[in-house]
Amino acid sequence: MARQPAATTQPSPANRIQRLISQFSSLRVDAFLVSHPPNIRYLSGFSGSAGFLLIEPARATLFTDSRYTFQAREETVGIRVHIAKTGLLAAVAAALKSRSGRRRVACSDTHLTVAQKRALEALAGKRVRWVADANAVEKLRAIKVPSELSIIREAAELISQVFRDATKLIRPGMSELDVAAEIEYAIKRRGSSGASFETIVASGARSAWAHARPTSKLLKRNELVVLDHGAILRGYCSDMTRTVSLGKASSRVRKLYKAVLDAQQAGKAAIRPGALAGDVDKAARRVLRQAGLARYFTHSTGHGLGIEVHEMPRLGKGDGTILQEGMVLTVEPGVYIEGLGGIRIEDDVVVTASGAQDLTTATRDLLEL
Ligand SMILES: [Mn+2]
Repeated sequence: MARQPAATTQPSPANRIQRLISQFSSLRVDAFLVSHPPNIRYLSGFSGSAGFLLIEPARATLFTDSRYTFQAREETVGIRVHIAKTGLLAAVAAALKSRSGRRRVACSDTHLTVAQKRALEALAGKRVRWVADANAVEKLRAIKVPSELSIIREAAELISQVFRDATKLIRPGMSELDVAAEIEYAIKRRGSSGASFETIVASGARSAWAHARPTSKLLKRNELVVLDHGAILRGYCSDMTRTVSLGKASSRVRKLYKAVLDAQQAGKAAIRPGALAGDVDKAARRVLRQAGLARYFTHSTGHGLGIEVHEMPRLGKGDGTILQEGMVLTVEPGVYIEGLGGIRIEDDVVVTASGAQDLTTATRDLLEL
């Protein structure tokens, strides 16, 4: 009788392994070695930081170490748990070596280190042929099922509420680090297990650094402040950016803000099943180009979001990935002007049957605090 996974784990991965196995013939593999922890979590429910998941048509085996004995049993259903005594790679290789015949085994050329790959080759012997995994698990993860969507929707609402909280306490004289600390405290107090990435609070000229880390710099009147934050809820991430003005914004800042918001709207409007990821980027970029701001938009328009804060697909220039219903994406154009500062507006959206629906709900109006 199968045990129910603990309430704190992600939705049941019951048929995800079967879906991967059904691709073995087209991938031309006999087995699949999963090494990237988010992929292991997706397929098995196991959320520990050390492990390998070996998927074979007849069985799935999680190799981990004795720190995770109880957790692995609690979090997984229908998966053999092998607690390795003398090294994970040796245990994986020994299992592969014990099978008869020649075998093609998929592994990640992105996540496995050169040292791990060499060790596997040496330990598993010549009967195992290692082949690239074609990101098969990442591709499965890109399409969310309703139970995953409802968690991401909750994580998005949580960060929207954290932003509303933050707008009530931000004032000149606080440091960027003060604001970041308040945001991360609120994230946890609202039930998240933590921030999905290090919270970005960047003020004044520093807001032009698209990925600034918060510093002890004090917020001043008439500065822009970029807040980029996200929360992890039951293993799924949200990611939202808002830009606020301390005091009344200049007419130049208002104009820039409107251009970025229009670009974001255009990007969202380009999302629908069948559209290409690059089309979304093109639509957002066109608006900024028409406003004479193309050179200030220095990154891609967005990315997939789920167990990881950046996952497939990438909404970059010319990306040919076909968007599908159930994908969760960020749409986050921005402009970054040296000396003046930066403006970015980022929402999480889900691809629906006919377009895109916002998951993050905080206002996109320019707030003057
Ligand atoms: Mn993002």
